[in-house]
Amino acid sequence: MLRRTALVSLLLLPIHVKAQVDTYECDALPEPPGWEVLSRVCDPETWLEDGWYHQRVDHRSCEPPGGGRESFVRSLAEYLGKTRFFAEVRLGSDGPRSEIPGGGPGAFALGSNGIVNYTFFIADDQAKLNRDNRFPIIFVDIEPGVPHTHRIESYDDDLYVWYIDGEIVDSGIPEGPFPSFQPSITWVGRAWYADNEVHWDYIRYGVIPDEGSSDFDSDEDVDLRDARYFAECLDVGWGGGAGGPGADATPGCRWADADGDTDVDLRDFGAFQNAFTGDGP
Ligand SMILES: [Ca+2]
Ligand SMILES: [Ca+2]
Ligand SMILES: [Ca+2]
Repeated sequence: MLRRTALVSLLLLPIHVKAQVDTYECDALPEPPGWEVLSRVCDPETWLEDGWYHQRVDHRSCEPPGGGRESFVRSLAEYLGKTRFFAEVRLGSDGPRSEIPGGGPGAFALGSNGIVNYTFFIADDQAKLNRDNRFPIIFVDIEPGVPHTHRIESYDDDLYVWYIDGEIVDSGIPEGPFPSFQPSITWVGRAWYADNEVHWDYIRYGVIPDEGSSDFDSDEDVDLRDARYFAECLDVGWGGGAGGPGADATPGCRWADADGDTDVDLRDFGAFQNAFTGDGP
């Protein structure tokens, strides 16, 4: 009888679901959290400051074309087969748009050994998306002097969408699903002819959470990790979007909009509190 009770108790324990989102918040050096150094060329100067990772890439020790460069890569293999995938990257750069043909100044890529790739190049006042040289390359003017939030969403082989600061700047039918064929995510600061500086606030990627779920990382709990991202979505001054009553939560915060009226406000916080489970056992 005792044994049966123990078995029933075991079966009733919640099953811990692994987080479906990875984040690098740029408040520590990128290497320990799992990023691999892909290149470090011509002595880039790097530092952490107030939650940002800075890369100063220049020509102190290299003659142009080609100067300082530092890049990191991480596998996305654990997300193979996911049919709703996002990557959201917030960065700024003082590099001119004339650096873009040289692969910089800031760039990040969802890459693979297959045909589906998304490579973004970010200058001070322009952003570029190259999916495939057979397709039109997309250029978007961006406000200079301030960082911007870039978000790419992939829905199986149905749809991809590129957002800048929550607004759609490109979308269409992809050549296939992503992640696929040995997928990875890469990011780089690079000088071609112009010395420049790139700064990164965060790099986040994973499964797009259910709208209104209060569960940022889709691990089927609502805990302090979700609360950290909920606080951003509620914050009227947050750079990645604007929170508060009546403000569009933008795609990165749809999960926090529990009542589905497009904003993230104190009503949604009430729902978040009610759903709060903590980390579980
Ligand atoms: Ca940060
Ligand atoms: Ca969660
Ligand atoms: Ca709401």
